[in-house]
Amino acid sequence: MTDRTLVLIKPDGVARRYVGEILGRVEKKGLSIVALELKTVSRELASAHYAEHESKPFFPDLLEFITSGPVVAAVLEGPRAIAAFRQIAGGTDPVAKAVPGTIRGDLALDGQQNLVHGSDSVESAEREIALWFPGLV
Ligand code: RTP
Ligand code: MG
Repeated sequence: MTDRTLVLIKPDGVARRYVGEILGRVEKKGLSIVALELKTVSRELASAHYAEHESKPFFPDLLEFITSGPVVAAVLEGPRAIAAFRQIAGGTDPVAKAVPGTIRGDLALDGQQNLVHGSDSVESAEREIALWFPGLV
């Protein structure tokens, strides 16, 4: 089953110069990049992207972080792309959840500044791809 997922390299990943490292891991896994853009994120886009977390205590901090510098947004395609990217990303907390060998497990320490986002379901992926790449068919 081929699917598509929306991936972000968050501002910490761009600032730490891990764009090549992270896209390299994506390509080595076998996923295809079908859209790619360096983008400064408005508060509107950030709020829409993370709407599911609007009521959480960390939401204001999360918005500050995601809008703090450019991100790389990508659409990846391949067999089970949604699950495959979340597998190589590792769990949300880079120490307590992500294991060595994953992007977060190898390269991150902080529970918020955890380098990458990947859609968590087919529904999220469709919503997020429409939000970030409205022209993509
Ligand atoms: P993402 O949405 O960014 O791919 O990450 P995720 O699915 O692994 O985690 P999620 O629960 O959706 O959380 C979204 C992002 O919010 C930040 N966060 N901070 N301070 C906190 O307790 C906390 N919890 C989550 C992280 O940047 C997380 O990736
Ligand atoms: Mg999430």
